[in-house]
Amino acid sequence: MHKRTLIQTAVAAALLAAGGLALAQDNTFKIGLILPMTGQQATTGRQIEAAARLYMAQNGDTVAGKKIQLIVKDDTSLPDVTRRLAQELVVNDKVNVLAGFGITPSAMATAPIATQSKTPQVVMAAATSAITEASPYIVRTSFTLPQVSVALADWAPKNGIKKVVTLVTDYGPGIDAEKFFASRLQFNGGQVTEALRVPLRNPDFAPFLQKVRDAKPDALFVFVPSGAGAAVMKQFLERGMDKAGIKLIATGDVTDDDQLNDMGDGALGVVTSHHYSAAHPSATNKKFVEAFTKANKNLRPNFMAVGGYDGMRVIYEALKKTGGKGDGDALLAAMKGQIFESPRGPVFIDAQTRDIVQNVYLRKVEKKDAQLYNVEFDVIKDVKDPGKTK
Ligand code: VNL
Repeated sequence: MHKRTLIQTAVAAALLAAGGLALAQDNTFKIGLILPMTGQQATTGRQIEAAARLYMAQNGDTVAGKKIQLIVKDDTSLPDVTRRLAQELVVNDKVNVLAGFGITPSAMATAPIATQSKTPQVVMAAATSAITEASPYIVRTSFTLPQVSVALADWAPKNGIKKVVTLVTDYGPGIDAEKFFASRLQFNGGQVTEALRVPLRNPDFAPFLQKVRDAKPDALFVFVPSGAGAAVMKQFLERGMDKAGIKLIATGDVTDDDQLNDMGDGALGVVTSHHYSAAHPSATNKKFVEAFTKANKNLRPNFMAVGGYDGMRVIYEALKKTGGKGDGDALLAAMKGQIFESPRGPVFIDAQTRDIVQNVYLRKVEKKDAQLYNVEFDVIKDVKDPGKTK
């Protein structure tokens, strides 16, 4: 206990000194972007890096007299690596902002460093509700699982779905999705008859799906993180779950735009709720999708890309507002309360919670121009994260 305190004090002192130096620095403004560029969550890193670079290409790399430098680091989605990289970025590179964070454990591992060094931490991907409460320096531009799961639990019972089995990845966002979906479904007169959890690392969905088939619910509700959706869809169809009369409903992480078009026609008709679809019919989104696709060899942007793009916007505008003179606290203050039109629709960074308030859409997989898309058919406007404890 005593030893731990000493180490923490030493780290805090080093971080404070580093923060002081950063202020005295030259004319660069450094953004340390920590992402999973390799390993199981690599698509998330690829999408966010591409979006951040697109934002810079479109908006220039000089803001308020400062030259923006983007330093990308690969944490391979291991939280111990994220923590070490964040510390190096703050102490050695003297970054002004930490950003990225593909999965919840990585965002959580960085929170104490953000707090101690007073560095804003812009979470562009991770989506467990509690993340923003882990440090007063965290601002989020992605979403939360409670935010999107509740909408589906309102839709389901109105559409003949009363008995549901849930299947989620066994960590923060999955547990949030399971909990908020179940309690809202129950409130609406439905029922979760069984709650199944699969491991985050190397999941095998087959044995779980067999259990679901035997239980024969009206629907299976699924959350898995971005990148794992195609495997779930494949095994769901291979086991003939749909033919057995079990509907698949999910958060939009499953019908991920990064993978959806390769899932095949078996995905047609799957209903999900989420905050972003590449098919969102706004002028802002059409421009975004066109520019992103063009800059990235036809890669379709997914919700991760939008979290990264909007995160850059929040950083750029904070830098503008502080005239390039602000420290971490000033930047943070300038991030709070930002309101803007995102490719996903209108968004707002709640100054109290530092979390994003946004529309949640109900969508159905449909074919448009011979491609599969999540086509929005209903919207719940300005949804706050229902998971906040205060
Ligand atoms: C998380 C949530 C990660 C949703 C995801 O994909 C996702 C997380 C990598 O909080 O870890 O789709």
